[in-house]
Amino acid sequence: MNRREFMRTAGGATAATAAAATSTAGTAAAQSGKTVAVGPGGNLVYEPATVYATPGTTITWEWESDTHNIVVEDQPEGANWEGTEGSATTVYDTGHTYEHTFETMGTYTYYCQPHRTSGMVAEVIINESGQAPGGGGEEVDPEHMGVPIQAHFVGIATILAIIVSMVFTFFMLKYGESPHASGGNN
Ligand SMILES: [Cu+2]
Repeated sequence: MNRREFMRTAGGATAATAAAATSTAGTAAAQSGKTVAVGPGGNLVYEPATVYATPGTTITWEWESDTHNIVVEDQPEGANWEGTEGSATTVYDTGHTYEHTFETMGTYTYYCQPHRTSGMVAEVIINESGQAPGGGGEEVDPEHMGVPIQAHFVGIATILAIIVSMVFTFFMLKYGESPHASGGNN
């Protein structure tokens, strides 16, 4: 392998690694569903209390204790989320599941009627990134996306530098034909 071939191969390996890093981020962003635990451990909470998701995401609530429901308090104009079926006093027990697909961007707040005064309130925020503002958004924000990939390049560059110097040393020791070593004009 001559020097040019080596450089080409090394460049290809770098590109392949970068592509792998990019596709990993894409896979994580492709998740289409999220889950909220209702009353986990008997605690009067929705966990997580704030869910960020992209339009079209289906969120599933899973009851982990009894006598909870979902009453929608506020939602974006044009949205038609109705919460759990029945009136505000209709409650559901452990094992119940409820899901809703959110299409309209904005903030949806909801509460559990029996436990509202105990603080069993939560929200769903539908936005373009499906992430907390400023806290990620890899799939839509190139600036944020650059950070992990740059970290990869630094690591790859370091490894390449080590390999190049090892290969160089190997050929120097084996053939000993460095123009510097011979000191002449040839
Ligand atoms: Cu409740």
